[in-house]
Amino acid sequence: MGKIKKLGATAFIGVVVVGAGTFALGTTSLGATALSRLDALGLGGGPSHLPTPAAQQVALDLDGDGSLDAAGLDPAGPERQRLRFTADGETTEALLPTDEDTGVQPLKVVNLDGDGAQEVLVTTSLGANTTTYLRVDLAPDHEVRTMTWQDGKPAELYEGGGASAVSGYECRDSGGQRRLITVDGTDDTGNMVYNGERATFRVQDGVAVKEHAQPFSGAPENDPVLQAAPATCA
Ligand SMILES: [Ca+2]
Ligand SMILES: [Ca+2]
Repeated sequence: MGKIKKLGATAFIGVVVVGAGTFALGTTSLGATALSRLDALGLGGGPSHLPTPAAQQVALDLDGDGSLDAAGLDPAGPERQRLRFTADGETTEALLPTDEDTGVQPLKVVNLDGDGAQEVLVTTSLGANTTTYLRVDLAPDHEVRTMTWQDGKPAELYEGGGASAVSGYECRDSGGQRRLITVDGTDDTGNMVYNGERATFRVQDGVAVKEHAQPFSGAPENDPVLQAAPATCA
């Protein structure tokens, strides 16, 4: 059953693009915030309503004001996970895809656009060889925003690869500006040489805009064109 569902599911099940960069399932949880305030005051009813820690939680500066905010990630039913951002006393949340084998993985704090605000990478798929992430930040309107490509599709980042593929990403700073670099190569010959593309993006307003693409072919595993250091995006 699970396997069948997995085969039928795309990476973006349940996430519907209704406008540029807007996901139908992203919700502002003012109501939920108000409820938890009632709970905190002991007015929420029921047995003790102590806040439940998120399954995965990190402290980071979501709005770039120099003080730490919080991001939490919890399971939210089959193939969904709920990401919650709390900054300036306001909590917003969004549902993101996952699969049942992946579950809720640790959040990675990154800064892909090099501005003062940090964001997170959420693991949406944990394959045998390749991990898939979505980059999510707190937009100026306090909505939870998933980075897209220029065509509006969610921008998946990959890390890993087996014998037949190499994938990765890294960040490069130059002239005071940060660029996101992705590497995707596949080996169609079985000879451990890869064909693909190394691409450079500028991330602005939650959109990864491609600035440069460097195709490669016949690159051996240790070729610099295939190297990527994800830690540079912290
Ligand atoms: Ca902050
Ligand atoms: Ca940032």
